[in-house]
Amino acid sequence: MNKIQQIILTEIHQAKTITIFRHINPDHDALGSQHGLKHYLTQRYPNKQVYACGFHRIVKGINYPPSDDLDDEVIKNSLAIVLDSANTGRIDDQRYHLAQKIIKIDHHPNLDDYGDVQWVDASYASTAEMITEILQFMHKKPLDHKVATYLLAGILSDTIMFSIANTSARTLAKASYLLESGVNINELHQSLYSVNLNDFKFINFVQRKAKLYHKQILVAVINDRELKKHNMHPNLAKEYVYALANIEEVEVWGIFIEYIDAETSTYNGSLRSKKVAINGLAAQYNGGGHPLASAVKDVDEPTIKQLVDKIAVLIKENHHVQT
Ligand SMILES: [Mn+2]
Repeated sequence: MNKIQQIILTEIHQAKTITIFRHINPDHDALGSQHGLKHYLTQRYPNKQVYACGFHRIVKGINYPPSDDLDDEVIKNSLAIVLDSANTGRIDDQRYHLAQKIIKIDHHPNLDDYGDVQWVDASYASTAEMITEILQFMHKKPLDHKVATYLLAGILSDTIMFSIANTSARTLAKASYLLESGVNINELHQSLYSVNLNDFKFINFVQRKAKLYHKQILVAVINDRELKKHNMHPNLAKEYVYALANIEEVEVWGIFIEYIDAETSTYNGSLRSKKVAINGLAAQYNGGGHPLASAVKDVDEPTIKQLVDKIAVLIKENHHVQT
């Protein structure tokens, strides 16, 4: 156990009220680590008040419990643990800053030093992996089945089933510990990754719409009319960037989704890369993220073309991820 982990355990032990935050538009890593930690702490410390904050969002695969509705007073008297959120703007429920003390736990590159205590380490493949480590120190025996399921969902989805480069021996050791709780990995995988026929048709459409640029960049630009035709919500549509993955010749791929607000059209994009770091470039387009998985926001079609050309330059200069 390192010094920061020791401090986090002490803070948790001492706090009477704990509020757990995560980022907006939560994914399985955000929700799995949030509710895994909440569920564990609630059982372990029946006398503490432990709350999950942020707007509840339904995600495919697991029915996480709804968030707690809190007064400012409760947050003011709490220890806030903020999970999986690199910068303050992404934290769901900006009242986190009211808390007595803030602990930041995250595996993204550190953008904002907003925590009084910070455990930020981009060598972890997910926040759920970090939370599992913390719980392992507190609890040597197998965890509660539900806690283990939530955390494993976070690990599986952020590593895309143990397939991305950040997956380490440590990741698998954490997964091994979670599997001791009897989680059915096959059932979990199916609930996370199986698609329905509507999804299948949309995936098919995204693949047909994708165009190859500079021989190595594959991009699908999906407009509002096409989304509606496929019964696809724009927030969900960007997840289908994976439909363009795993093509030998392609170095960088992306999906751009049109949002229409008061008749103004704008595109948000999700970009993925095999080895060239793209988060620096994405930051120039109102976005950012991981070196190999980034997002951009509020771009129009000519800007997408310009972005693609800049990606081509990056590939040419061979800007490999340095980890
Ligand atoms: Mn994450």
